[in-house]
Amino acid sequence: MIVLKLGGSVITDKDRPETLDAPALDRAADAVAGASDDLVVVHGGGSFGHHHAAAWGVSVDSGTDDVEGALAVHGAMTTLNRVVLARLHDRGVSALPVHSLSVGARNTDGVLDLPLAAVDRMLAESFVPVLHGDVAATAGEGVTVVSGDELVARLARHLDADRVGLCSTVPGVLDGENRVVDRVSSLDDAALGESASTDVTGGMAGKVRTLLELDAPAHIFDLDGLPAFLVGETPGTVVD
Ligand code: IP8
Repeated sequence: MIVLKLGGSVITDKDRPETLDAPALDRAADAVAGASDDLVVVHGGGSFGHHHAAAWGVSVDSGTDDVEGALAVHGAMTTLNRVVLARLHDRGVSALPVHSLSVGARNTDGVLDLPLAAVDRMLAESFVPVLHGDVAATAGEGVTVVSGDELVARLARHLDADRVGLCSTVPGVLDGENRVVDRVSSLDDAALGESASTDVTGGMAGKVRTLLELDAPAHIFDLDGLPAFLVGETPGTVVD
C-alpha cells in the first residue's frame, strides 16, 4: 500500500491564481497510471486552495465562519480535484474523489476526526481514492484548513502503508549547499527551508516533522523521481 501526495506546487503554477501546470500534471498522471501497488493519492492546493485560504485568513489553526470563504477554498480545491481525476481517468486509472469537508471535523484540541470507511471500501473494490487539501468544520472556528500532509499522515497510519511519497518541486530535502540529503532521521539533519510562495500550511520543515512521526518510511522527491518511487526505488530523500 502506497500513500502518494502530489504537491500543489507541482501540479499548479503556484504564483498565478487557479492556474494548472498541465504538463506537470500529465507527467504525474502518467506515473500514477504505471503504479502496480495499491495506491491512495492526495493532492495539495497550490494556486487553487492557498490563495483563497490566505484571502480569507484561513489556516490550519485559524478559521472562518463565513460560508463564502469556506466555499471559496473548498470550491477551488474540488475544481482542482476534478481536473486531477480527469487526467487519471484519461489513463485508465479508476480514481474516485474523497472530500474531507463532507465527513471530517476538527474538535477543540485541533484533532481531525476523519472517518475513512469510504477509502477502505474504495480500495477493496479496486478504486484509487483521490483526496485533497480541504477545509473542515472546526469547533469554535467555523472551518479551518486540512492540509494534504495531514491527510497523508492520517491515511498512512490508518492503512498501515508500506511507503509514503511526497512529490515536491525539489528533488528531496536539501542541505545548506542545495544538495539532496539521502536520509533524514531528525529535524537537525538538514537545513530545512520554508516554501517561498503563498502556503498557509508550512513548508519543508513542517513536512519532515509530520513524516518523522510515521511508522512507514517516507520519501521526498520531485517529478523526475516519481516513476522510480512508484516501482519501489528510493529517489530523493528517505525520511524515517
Ligand atoms: O497544499 C491545503 O493543502 P496543502 C490546501 O497540502 C488548502 O497544504 C489551502 C485548502
